[in-house]
Amino acid sequence: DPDRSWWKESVVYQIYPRSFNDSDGDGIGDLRGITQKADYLDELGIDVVWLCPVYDSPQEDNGYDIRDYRAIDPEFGTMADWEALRDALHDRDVRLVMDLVVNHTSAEHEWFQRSRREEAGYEDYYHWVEGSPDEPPNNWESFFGGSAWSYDETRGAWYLHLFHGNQPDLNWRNPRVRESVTELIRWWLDKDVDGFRMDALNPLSKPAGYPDGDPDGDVVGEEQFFNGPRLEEYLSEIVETTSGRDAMTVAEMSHTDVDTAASYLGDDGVGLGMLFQSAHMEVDAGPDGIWDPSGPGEFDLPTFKRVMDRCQEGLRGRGWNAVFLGNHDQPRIVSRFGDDGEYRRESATLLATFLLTLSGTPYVYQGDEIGMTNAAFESLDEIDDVETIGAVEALTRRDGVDSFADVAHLVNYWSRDHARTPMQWSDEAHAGFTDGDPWFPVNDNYGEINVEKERSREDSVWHYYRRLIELRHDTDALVYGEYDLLLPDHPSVYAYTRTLGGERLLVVLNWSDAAATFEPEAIEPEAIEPADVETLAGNYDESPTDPMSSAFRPYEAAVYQI
Ligand code: ISL
Repeated sequence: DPDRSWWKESVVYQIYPRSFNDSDGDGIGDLRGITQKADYLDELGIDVVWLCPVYDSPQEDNGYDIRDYRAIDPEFGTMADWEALRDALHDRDVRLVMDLVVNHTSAEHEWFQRSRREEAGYEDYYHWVEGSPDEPPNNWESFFGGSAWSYDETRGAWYLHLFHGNQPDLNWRNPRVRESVTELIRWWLDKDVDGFRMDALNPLSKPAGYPDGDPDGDVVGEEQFFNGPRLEEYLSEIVETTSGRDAMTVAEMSHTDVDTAASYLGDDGVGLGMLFQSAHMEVDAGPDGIWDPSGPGEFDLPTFKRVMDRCQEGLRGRGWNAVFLGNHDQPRIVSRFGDDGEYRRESATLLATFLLTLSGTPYVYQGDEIGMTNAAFESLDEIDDVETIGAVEALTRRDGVDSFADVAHLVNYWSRDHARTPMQWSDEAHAGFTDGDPWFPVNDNYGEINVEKERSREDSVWHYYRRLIELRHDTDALVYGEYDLLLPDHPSVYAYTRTLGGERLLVVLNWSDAAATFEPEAIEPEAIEPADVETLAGNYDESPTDPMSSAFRPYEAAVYQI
């Protein structure tokens, strides 16, 4: 069947190498550390590892600022270590997907160094605009706060950086830039990688003349540089380079509506395999985006369902989904969407049920399989994340913030550092992450929440993830079945069916800390026959055997065959 493919049937596990496992005691997670955990990954049952950037980098944005695409950063090890990791994964039938960051490079990349000196052939590798050093070329803002332009004294011109000042944007209008990217994609494919997660693809194409953006936009300029005039052409070139290589492609494309997303996906579109949309990452933002001082907003379940549905229903027959709830840029999922106190186990397993039974390839972020939680930050000195630091600086300039207390609610809600605390392996010093001093402090709760403890208990979050991953592998309807939402307006029950041919599954999630019932009329006209219901999974000892006439307990989740 041409519609089937290995990456649709896979569960992906995302590794943030810096925080995963340190093998040499320097406090920074590394490639050998990951290889040491290859059996761990295999036992969890995942199929693909997406490895966040491990390339040579000054690490100002933890590797998303690449200095050399063909070298491994010494902090993470050597190319031989990378090859050993690849082989250890492949030996276990786990595939390896690399992060491809080609919207920008590090300012220390040789291309930028040559470009700022206007060396022949490199003049137009980046977006340069001449003009007075007092006045940036337009009003675009960086995602990390402040103007998206910096003035370079060496060249005497402005350069564009949608992210940090040390992350200049590549000029994709220049065919030599695109050739360079094509070459490096081929180079990694020849090293036997199984695909790419492609960072920040939607802003690749900047409109000629760099027109001003709407000054009231969340990020000023976004309507100019997101999904820009030549984006489809650039994406096609990337797809062309990866095609015929059995590679998985997943593009990160925030701010892309479902119709635009569909146009980039599959054989009827540009041909990308799947893409990460981010609308559901903003349901709890303030009115003016995530760093709005009045935020964060409330998490409202019916709104969340509507937003999820835009991709779940909206891509039906038009493209394959990439399903995620958390990653290295987001708060911890149990703290954000569940309850990291009394119902931590129940809500973490409810979220696992959700993630692993939706339509699309699920992405599990490291640590979520043991229900890791947010940290608590008490001052800006505890923050490492460039986005948080930039956002607080912008708030200070604009909104007159003058103490941490004014922004503590935002930082403690949104900081990307929550997801970057080291992986909690055991109750030993530094959670068994390192023998040295960790680059970022381990969450205080590691004695309570760690892999060793989770694995020793059958009713743990970890074992639940393992079982649900196995269920997904064994159940075609969970992969290829049609998704239909039930009860769109129910304030606390999230329920849906997955149907493939004659097989039908029902997923019921009580997304609250109070008991709730699932009303059967929702599934008319075909009423469910209690006698035919079989429970496939549940996060309490015994799930209700008749979903229609039972109360679901706090954060109870169950999967039925009906
Ligand atoms: O648009 C956004 C902010 O409103 C983001 O979703 C943006 O697309 C996202 O931050 C891109 O993230 C990726 O690229 C960044 C890096 O810092 C992140 O860690 C990475 O996931 C720059 O390379």
